[in-house]
Amino acid sequence: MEKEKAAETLTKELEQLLRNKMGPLFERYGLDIKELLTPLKWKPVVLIIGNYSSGKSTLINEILGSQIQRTGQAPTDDSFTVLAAAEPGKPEEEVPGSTLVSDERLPFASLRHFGESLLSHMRLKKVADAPILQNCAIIDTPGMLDSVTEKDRGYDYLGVVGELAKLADLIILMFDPHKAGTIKETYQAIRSTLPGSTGEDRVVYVLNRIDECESVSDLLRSYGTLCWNLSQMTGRKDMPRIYLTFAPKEGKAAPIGLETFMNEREELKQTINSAPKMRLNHILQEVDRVVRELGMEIEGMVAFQKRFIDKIKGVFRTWGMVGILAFFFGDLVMKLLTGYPNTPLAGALLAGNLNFEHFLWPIVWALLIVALASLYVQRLLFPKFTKQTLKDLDNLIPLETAYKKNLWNRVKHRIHRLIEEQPRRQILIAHGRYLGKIEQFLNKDLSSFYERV
Ligand SMILES: Nc1nc2c(ncn2[C@@H]2O[C@H](COP(=O)(O)OP(=O)(O)OP(=O)(O)O)[C@@H](O)[C@H]2O)c(=O)[nH]1
Ligand SMILES: [Mg+2]
Repeated sequence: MEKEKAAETLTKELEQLLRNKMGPLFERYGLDIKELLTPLKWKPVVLIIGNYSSGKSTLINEILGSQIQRTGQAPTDDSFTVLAAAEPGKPEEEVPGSTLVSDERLPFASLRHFGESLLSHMRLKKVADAPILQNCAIIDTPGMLDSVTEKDRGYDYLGVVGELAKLADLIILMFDPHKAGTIKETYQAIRSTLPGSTGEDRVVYVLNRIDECESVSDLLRSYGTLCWNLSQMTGRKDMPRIYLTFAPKEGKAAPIGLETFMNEREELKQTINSAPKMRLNHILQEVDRVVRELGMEIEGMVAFQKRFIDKIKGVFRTWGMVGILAFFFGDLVMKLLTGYPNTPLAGALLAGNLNFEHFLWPIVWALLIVALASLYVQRLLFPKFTKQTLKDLDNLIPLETAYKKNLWNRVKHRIHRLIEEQPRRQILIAHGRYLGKIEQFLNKDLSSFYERV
C-alpha cells in the first residue's frame, strides 16, 4: 500500500513537471501533451495478444475467476475487449468502442483515427468481483490470423496492436504449438512501438496449450521452432524466457509428463499480477521516448534553420557587393545614359563638395538592390531550398548510430510536415533554445526520477 502511495505521488509529480516544462514545447511543435498525460492517470494495463485460439481468453477467464470472455476452437473473438473493474456498488456493464475513445479520462483517444470499423470491434467490459482488476486493466484482443486474411478486417489491425502496446505496461505474447511460426507481423507491430532495447522487458512470451503436444519430443520441436522464429524477429542473441503453459482442467491432475510445467502457469499469473510494479518504469520510458522524439524533431529544425542561414550568408556576400557598387556607381551609370543627375556621388566625392542631395540616388539604387535581393530570396531561393531539403530529408542531420537512425525514422514525417506546412515560420523560431530545454529535461529532471524509482 505504502509503495502504491509513493508511486502515485511520483506519477503526480512527473505529470506536473511535464505540464510545466514540456507543455509549451509540445504546443509549439503541434503535439498534444494530453496523449502523454492521460495514460499516466489511468490504471496499469496488461495487453494479451497472439494467434487465434492460442488460449488468450481462457487465460483471462482463469485470472478473473469467472467466464467473462467467450472461448472456442475456431477464431472466436473479433473484438478488442478492455476489462476493467466496475465501480463499487455499480452493476457490470459494457461500453461500446465509440464511447470508449471519446472518454477523456481513458487513454484510448488515439484509437479514434483507426475508423468506424475498429470502433464497432471494440468495447469496455466493467467486471465486478475480480480482485486483479482493482490494480490493473486487461485487454483481450482478436487472434492474429495469417497475413492474407488480416487485410479483410476493415481496419489496420497491426496499427491498433502497436498503439495498444505503447500503452501497455505488460504485453503477453501467446503462441500455441500448432502455430509457433506465424507471428512475425504481430511481433513487428509491437517492436516498432517499444523504445530502444528498454521496452523488451515489458514483453512476456508464452507457449500455451502444451498439453496438446503428443510427446516430449513434439513439445521440444514446437519450442525450438518458436525460439528460432523469435531470434529471427528480435535479432537478439539471448533467448528471452518463454513460459510453457497449459490451461489446467478443473479438478483434474496434470497430464502425465507435464507435472513439472504446472508451476509455469502460476508463475505467469504472478507476473501478470505484478504489472502495476512495472508501471513506473514504463511511464518513465514512455516519457523518455516521446521527449527524445521531440528532441530529434527539433534537432532537425535546427539543422534546417542553420542550412538556410548558411545559404543566406552567400546571398549577403554577392548581393551585398552588388548593393555597394550600385550605391557608389548607380547614379554615375545613370548620368552616362541619361545625363541626369548633374553631379553623381562619385564626382562629388572627388570634388570634395559632398552634400545631402548627392545621396538621394545612391540610396534609391541601394534600396532597389535590397528589394531585388529579398524578392530573389523569397520567390526563388527559399522555395527551392525548402524543396531540396524535403527531397533529401534523410541527410538533414548526421545519423551516426542505429539508435539515432531509428529515432529519425519515427519522427521524420513530423519534420517533413513542419517544413512543408510552415517553412517561413520555422526559420524564425528559436529552435536551438528549445533543444537546450529538452536536453536539460532529459539529463536533469528525468534522470532524477529514474534515481528515485
Ligand atoms: N488443450 C488445451 N486447450 C486449450 C488451452 N487453452 C485454451 N484451450 C482451448 O482452446 C480453444 C481456444 O481458446 P480461447 O481462449 O478461446 O483462445 P483465444 O486465443 O482467445 O482465441 P481467439 O479469441 O479466437 O483469438 C478453446 O476451446 C479453449 O478451451 C490449453 O492450454 N490446452
Ligand atoms: Mg479470445
